[in-house]
Amino acid sequence: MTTDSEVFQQLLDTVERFVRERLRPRELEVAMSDAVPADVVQEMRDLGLFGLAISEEFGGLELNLSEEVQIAFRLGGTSPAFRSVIGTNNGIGSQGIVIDGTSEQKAYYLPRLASGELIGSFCLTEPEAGSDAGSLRTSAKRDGDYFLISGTKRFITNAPQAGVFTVFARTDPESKTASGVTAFIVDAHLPGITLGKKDHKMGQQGAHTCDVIFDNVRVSVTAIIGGERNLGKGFATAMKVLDRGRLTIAAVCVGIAERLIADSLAYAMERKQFGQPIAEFQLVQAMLADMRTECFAAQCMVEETARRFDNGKMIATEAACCKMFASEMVGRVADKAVQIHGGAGYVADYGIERFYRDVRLFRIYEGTTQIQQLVIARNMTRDARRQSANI
Ligand code: COS
Repeated sequence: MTTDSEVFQQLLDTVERFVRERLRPRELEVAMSDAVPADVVQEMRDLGLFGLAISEEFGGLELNLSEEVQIAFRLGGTSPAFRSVIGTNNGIGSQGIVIDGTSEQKAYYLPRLASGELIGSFCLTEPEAGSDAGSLRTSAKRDGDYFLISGTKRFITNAPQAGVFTVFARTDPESKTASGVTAFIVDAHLPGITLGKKDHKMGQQGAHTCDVIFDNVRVSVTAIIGGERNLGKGFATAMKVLDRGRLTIAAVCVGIAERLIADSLAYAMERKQFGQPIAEFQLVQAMLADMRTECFAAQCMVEETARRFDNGKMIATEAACCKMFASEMVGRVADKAVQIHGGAGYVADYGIERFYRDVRLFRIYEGTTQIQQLVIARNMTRDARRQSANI
């Protein structure tokens, strides 16, 4: 897929049409019913949307990151609950296996994740371990060729639908930090796994999260992502998965900002006050111009970071910059969209207030803005120390 630009352009056109004709008309229905309809999920499967980032060998579309962010820009043109359906299979729910899995793990799980037959979820966060993910308490105690996993994971996206979990658990009971954490692939139907009730969220109705509780869940050593040589190395897997995930979230933020800008511009050109469209007023123009500028900046950041990744560069710092800037940007854009729409922005009919609530999550999940700041600054000081050591 990576070289055939004509085929890729067709895919982009198809996704754009799908968003415009099939998803946007059903935004309200999804918000009201708190569910993405089964026929829409099936259409997503038919379009191959569950396997964007999985190689063709395993039935995916094998997009590179530059291509994947273009898809995310377009999927951002509608309620984020739709993208969330495919979000974990393309991101945190599959990438642990894609990046660090053994060939057996890839062959077993990836085809079903790519087809959407199986939903993957990422179990890192716990009641007492959110931003400080390295302090997680879920334990995996060795029992011969098996491990017994016990602990509670919180706010797990797509857990109610999941068939497989990537679970981070402490295999070294002596360690209290990121070292001694191992990543496991765990079948969601194993005895000892229960789900909490669905979280009642501020926004993104139709996208579901809940607790996942593990009570002495028995898994083989072959469930360690990457095999036994990766015992105790699961935290690095989590961080690599999140680097990629953070860039994709940033791309979705750009897509949603584009949608809000388009809606705000259309409204401002049609809505008349003082005898003329409000788009003619300079104070409204200033808001529109700020929205366009910030969104363009985020788009450029995302595209450049994806390009660097595709050229084999480490992108931990840039992905954190993108996640922080784009998620804060879309928050400001959504706020201005409400302002431009005035009363119509505050009532539910226009959907603007829904986006305003939906986008609030982007500054929190897959690492808060404050965690992105910490990652960026830590990497800056680390690089500076390395540079001065070389001189
Ligand atoms: N790629 C590869 N490896 C990485 C990495 C990356 N981007 N970032 C860190 N690592 C490795 C480190 O090299 C280190 O390995 P060694 O011990 O072998 O050197 C290990 O992971 C631990 O890293 P670090 O010391 O930086 O861990 P900390 O506990 O200090 O935590 C933060 C770092 C705060 C950045 C991390 O806990 C984090 O990202 N928290 C937010 C979690 C999050 O996003 N949660 C959202 C839930 S998922 S939807």
